Amino acid sequence: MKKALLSIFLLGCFSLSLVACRLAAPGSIVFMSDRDGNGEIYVMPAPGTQAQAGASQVTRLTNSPNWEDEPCWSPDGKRIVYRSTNEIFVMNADGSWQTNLTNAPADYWFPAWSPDGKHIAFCAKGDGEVYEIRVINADGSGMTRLAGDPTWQNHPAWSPDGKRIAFVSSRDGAPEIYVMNADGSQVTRLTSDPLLPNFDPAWSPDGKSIAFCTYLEDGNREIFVMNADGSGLTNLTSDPYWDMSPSWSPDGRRIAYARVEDTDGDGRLTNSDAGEIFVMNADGSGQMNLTNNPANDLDPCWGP
Ligand SMILES: [Ca+2]
Ligand SMILES: [Ca+2]
Ligand SMILES: [Ca+2]
Ligand SMILES: [Ca+2]
Repeated sequence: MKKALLSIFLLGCFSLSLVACRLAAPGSIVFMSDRDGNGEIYVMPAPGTQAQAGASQVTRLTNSPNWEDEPCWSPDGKRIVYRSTNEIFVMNADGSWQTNLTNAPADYWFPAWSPDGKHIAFCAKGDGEVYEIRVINADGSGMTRLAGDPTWQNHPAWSPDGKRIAFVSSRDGAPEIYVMNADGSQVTRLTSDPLLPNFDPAWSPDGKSIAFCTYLEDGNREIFVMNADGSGLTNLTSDPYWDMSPSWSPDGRRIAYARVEDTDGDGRLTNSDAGEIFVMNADGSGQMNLTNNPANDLDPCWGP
């Protein structure tokens, strides 16, 4: 009996210390930038954390002649999956041990780590120009095809419970947000305005909402949020800039995203304009520029 009580006591202490670690964890935003002349992965402390006292502490994690972008944290914050040219790579959070997971004659995009840390979903374009959602084990083994369709599928995003994957598909015409079970079954369409293509789905940590990017008819791009069943659409940005790639803070209170302004001054927004990493409250208020430099900063992912 004494032994059992002691174990319960020790277990309690262990849980408490885990909670303490969790509270003290600063949270980091990993992103891509070409500030050093080539696409690389960088990390910075999230705003409003203890670590931010050191201000813009940006650390470069990769240094390769290939183009690195689309980074995504492992759920334990120990590793980062990313794209290097057209392959999926993984590395430790300090940039060490960079490893090619795919090594295959296909093009890969948008890797996303499953909440249990075991799998990575991504988009693949294999033979015959078919874009599909695939899943591999975190060690690169066991590639499985999930959403195969002759049309374009992209940008998988795991629900926080790991049971579903939101993704983008043009199977009904324009790119819309869909959701499927994690085994690829039961595909359901969530958005439905054929004039407005939607991209970049991101689940809130409580699984109740999905933020995403909408391309408006005038070329503007906005971050919208909706309930996970597709209802309750709200525009969070409503500004003349490109607002893209939302990523929720682990506490669900804020959203990091990329904003592109007319930095080359030609009066329009194109891919030659440079982006910044912004953060806002989950209701769209308090928008703040975190990078503020002439280089292109894109693809934020907010980690633990
Ligand atoms: Ca590079
Ligand atoms: Ca906008
Ligand atoms: Ca421009
Ligand atoms: Ca910039």
